[in-house]
Amino acid sequence: MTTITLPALPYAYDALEPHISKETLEFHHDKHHQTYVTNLNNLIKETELEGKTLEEIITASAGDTSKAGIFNNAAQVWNHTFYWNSLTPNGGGKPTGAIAVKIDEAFGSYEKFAEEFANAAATQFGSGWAWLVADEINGNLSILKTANADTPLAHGKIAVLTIDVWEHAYYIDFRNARPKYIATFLESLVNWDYANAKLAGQEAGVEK
Ligand code: MN3
Repeated sequence: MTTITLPALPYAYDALEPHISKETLEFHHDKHHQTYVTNLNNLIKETELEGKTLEEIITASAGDTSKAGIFNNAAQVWNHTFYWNSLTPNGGGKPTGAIAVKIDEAFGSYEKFAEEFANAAATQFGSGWAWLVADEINGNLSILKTANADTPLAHGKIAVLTIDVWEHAYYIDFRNARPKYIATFLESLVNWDYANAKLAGQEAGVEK
């Protein structure tokens, strides 16, 4: 039976230095992300969800309190893979391409988007995520923050970009300074090529 596997990081462990250290990525990917994968495989073993795709497992368990453990681990596997792809060495700054146009349409300017995104990430109380998402129906961009493992898939939204604001994402490199981690993400790490690819995939599915 197929199991859920941990994808490799899309870059070397030291590729995001000096912003995010090799030590952070070793713990975050090899320990935290791996643990969600291991837990999920144990939880779905010999159930009707064994052999399903990660997206199918998330959709099937969202909102079902009897499957909260499955949802939390499945969503965290998905969220982390999305987060690794949202980061790139020498990234960040103003976007180019279609995402730049859509951000101006939705927020007025890149600066306004960056302010709203940073505010959502900073004010997510406790553990969670901040996202740039596209609406499944009309493709409009908006900012979403989710608590703990919660994910845009469970809310009819297409993820375009995310930042992990669980403390394990930044404590080694930034200690308690979450706002500094968020500013560094926006200035130096955002993978706008990935966001553009996600947007293009989403628009392909929207009826004009
Ligand atoms: Mn994390």
